[in-house]
Amino acid sequence: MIKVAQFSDLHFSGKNLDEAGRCFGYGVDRAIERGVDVAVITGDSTDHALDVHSPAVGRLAREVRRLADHCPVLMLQGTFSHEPPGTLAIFPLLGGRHPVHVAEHIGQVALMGDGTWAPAQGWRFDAVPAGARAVFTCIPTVNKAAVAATVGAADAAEAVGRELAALLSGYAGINGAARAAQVPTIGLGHGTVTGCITEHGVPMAGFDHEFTTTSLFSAGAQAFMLGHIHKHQSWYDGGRVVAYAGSIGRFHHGELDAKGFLVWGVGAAVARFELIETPARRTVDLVFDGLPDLEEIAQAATELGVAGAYVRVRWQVGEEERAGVDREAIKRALCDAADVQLEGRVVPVVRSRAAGISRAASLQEKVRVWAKATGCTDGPLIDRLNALLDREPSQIATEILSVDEAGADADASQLPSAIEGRPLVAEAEAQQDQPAEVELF
Ligand SMILES: [Mn+2]
Repeated sequence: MIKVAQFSDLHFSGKNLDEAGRCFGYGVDRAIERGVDVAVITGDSTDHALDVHSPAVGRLAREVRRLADHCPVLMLQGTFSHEPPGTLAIFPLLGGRHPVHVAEHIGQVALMGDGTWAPAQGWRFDAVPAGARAVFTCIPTVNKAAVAATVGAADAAEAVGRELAALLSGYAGINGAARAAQVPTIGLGHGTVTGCITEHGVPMAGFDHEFTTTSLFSAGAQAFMLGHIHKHQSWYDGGRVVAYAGSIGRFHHGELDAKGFLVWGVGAAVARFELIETPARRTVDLVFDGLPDLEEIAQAATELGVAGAYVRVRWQVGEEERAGVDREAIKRALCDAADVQLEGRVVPVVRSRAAGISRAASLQEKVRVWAKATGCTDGPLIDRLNALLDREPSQIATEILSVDEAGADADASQLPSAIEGRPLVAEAEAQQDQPAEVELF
């Protein structure tokens, strides 16, 4: 049985320095305490291309060196945008007590009894190297551009999965031979397993992913240690285990699961792991359907204890309400938080089409269709429309004025009926306006 510490997705960068440094540093301490025999980092050691003089490079190198002073280390190439090819080349130069091996290409490497790394000459060993303590099968990030150059861009993603499945099953023979020779076999990969769940709870469906659990198990490795997906998860098949360690820290809002690294025990015919949690930062999400409620935010600040946490406040408002959000007041209410991220979404005003309005024969009919589509009462509108069509402006004005006069006499409770009030208008017409009308005509 060999004891392996698997770290993954460290994402060292200026922005992540605090989180990655604290969590990886903690992980290295625990791995050394537990006396692991070998340590692997399954990709994305860095978050993006970093300058050599950046503090993140110094911190990552120090931690890898601490590991290498304790045991042999293997680093796998991760996603190119996170870890540009060549990034890992400096780590074997650190000069710890044990060697650091970098796996940038598909292939096998044996950890020898004397703690050295012995890479296979081709894509696999022809025979199990004598004196091997464990055999590693390395599947770093596959260059889809290289595959696209051969099969065309449209088919590249699916072709990668097909080719990797064929490749992985090609390791079954040599891994079987290692097992028969009582040598533990370990697969290392960086990519997506079809059907896995992301750190945000999204299932990765489809056929354009690198791996399937079937293709991974077909390699015949006792343990398959994966990087790329930041949520820890695992699969089992007759004593073989495939697992994502998950990211070392909590780098994004909305990642609810525990963060950590895995300590594996791998024998020729057995594999198991334990998740060791890292002190990843706490994130708090406050979500509002409408305007963010300052009182609720203040209450959450006390009840949830936002001190030191990374808080995200999300809201969704209509265009007319957007000015009502006081960002500074929100920040003041959350002043104890380590970081506050404000994400407001403005919903544009949407005007619904009144279906069939163009086919309505009369203006009255159009008003009815519009009122139905917008949920308005059509009656008073039709009355006013009829008034516009049938009466002279002066007549309408006089009516409105007479209603106002009547309204002024009446008390406030009578006002609504005065406005709607046909009787009032009719009365006014009869009593006062008839002569004026006659004169006008
Ligand atoms: Mn990653």
